[in-house]
Amino acid sequence: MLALLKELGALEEVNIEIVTIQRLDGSGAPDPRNPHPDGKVPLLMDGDVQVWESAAIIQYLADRFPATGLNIPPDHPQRGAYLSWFAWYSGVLEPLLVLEFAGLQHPVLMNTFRTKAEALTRLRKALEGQDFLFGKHFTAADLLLHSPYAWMGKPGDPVIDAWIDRCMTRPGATFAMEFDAQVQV
Ligand SMILES: N[C@@H](CCC(=O)N[C@@H](CS)C(=O)NCC(=O)O)C(=O)O
Repeated sequence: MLALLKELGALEEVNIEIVTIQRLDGSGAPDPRNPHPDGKVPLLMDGDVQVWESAAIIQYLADRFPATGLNIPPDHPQRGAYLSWFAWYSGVLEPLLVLEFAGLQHPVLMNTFRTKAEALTRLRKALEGQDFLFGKHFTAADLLLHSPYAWMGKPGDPVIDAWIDRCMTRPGATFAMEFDAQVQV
């Protein structure tokens, strides 16, 4: 989220609250100060408006700061594809990565989410011959979709790896990495 705020030039307009979370290794604990309904991060409060889930927060903020051009606006012919990538992230890519991490396989899971190989083919086809999902132009969809690979490592596909490198050298990504390196929760 920090990367997005930096890209949007919105860092001055937000208060960043650092909270504790329960980690997979059993360390940490949900923070009683965290209003997230599941005790997770990230969470955005915009006045009384509460937005949770990375995909929703990123769309919400990118639409909130349209002058930066990180969003694809509602009347644009590519808006449908743009929204589809966000839904695909939450509904397909993130579950696939979690299932792989957990070492789980089942025909129903495969039928629902397909496979990691198919997901990578999907991404590769979208990226072939262009820098980002929507051509030369980095959007909030790139910011979200490359994000798991920023901490998991690249998948080893030349087209996808080069896109991840481009996303990770953006001013937002480098700012977020420097910030995270300084903050221990
Ligand atoms: N699908 C959620 C995942 C959120 C999530 O699981 N965040 C992790 C940190 S990366 C967390 O808060 N873990 C603590 C917990 O599950 O209690 C999103 O994209 O916002």
